[in-house]
Amino acid sequence: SRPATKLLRAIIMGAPGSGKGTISSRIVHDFGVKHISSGDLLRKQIQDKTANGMAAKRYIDVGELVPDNVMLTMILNELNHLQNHNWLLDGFPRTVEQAKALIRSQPIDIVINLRVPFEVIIDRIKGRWTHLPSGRIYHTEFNPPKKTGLDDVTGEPLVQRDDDKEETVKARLEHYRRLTHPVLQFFRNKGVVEEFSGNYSNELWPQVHDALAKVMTPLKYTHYE
Ligand code: G5P
Ligand code: MG
Repeated sequence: SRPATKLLRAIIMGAPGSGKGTISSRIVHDFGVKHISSGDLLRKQIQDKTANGMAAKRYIDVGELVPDNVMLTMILNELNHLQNHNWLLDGFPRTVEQAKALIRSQPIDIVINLRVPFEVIIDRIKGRWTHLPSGRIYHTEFNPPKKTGLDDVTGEPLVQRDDDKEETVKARLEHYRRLTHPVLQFFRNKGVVEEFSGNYSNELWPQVHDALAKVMTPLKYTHYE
């Protein structure tokens, strides 16, 4: 396993709805890394009605990408505060420009790529409910809240994301194909991409866990069948 002084710099990638948030929360639980989700950060800013949030909302609501300069400022600033932590990026980088800027300041150890079929993704997004302040994610069937419509931890109301409307999801998938897919090739050329394919997060998770356990020590060792 890695020397104690070497910090983990990981990225989780995959199409909208592929389970990045779901798998990330399990990684956080088992490995204690800091999770930075660009989408969660943006949605928090929108809720707080910050200038950045209001500017970003116009893009998010139509399924377009927020401009690179806005994202870079936001994420690199966030990473500055986490220099002594292991971290996992979710939703960033999403363009080759973002990836190039990121690796200028941070070497990346592993890119976890989740490959889930398109039809499966569409069904998932339809059933998703989110607790905006925390980013906790539920699904009407896969991961229902204890009480319908309410967050398990705070009891606050869950919402459906504004960008989960069918038309917007189509636009998001198209932007993923055109702009984000090339980011994978960029990292493949650096030899850091690990691929995970399947229809279910419960099927992908043990594989992701084992791959990570090769590069860092879990908080508590769990063997997944
Ligand atoms: P986000 O927030 O990064 P996306 O589109 O990349 O959004 P999303 O939709 O958050 O990704 P996810 O995190 O990959 O998907 O998936 P998830 O939430 O874990 O799972 C989806 C649903 O399926 C959940 O309800 C979950 O419970 C359920 N589920 C999981 N596993 C299973 C399973 O095995 N079975 C079943 N039945 N269900 C399951 O970005 C949003 C927007 O922000 C902007 C863009 O506008 C973007 O569109 N943005 C950026 N713009 C530019 N640059 C960046 N870097 C940007 N980052 C964000
Ligand atoms: Mg997500």
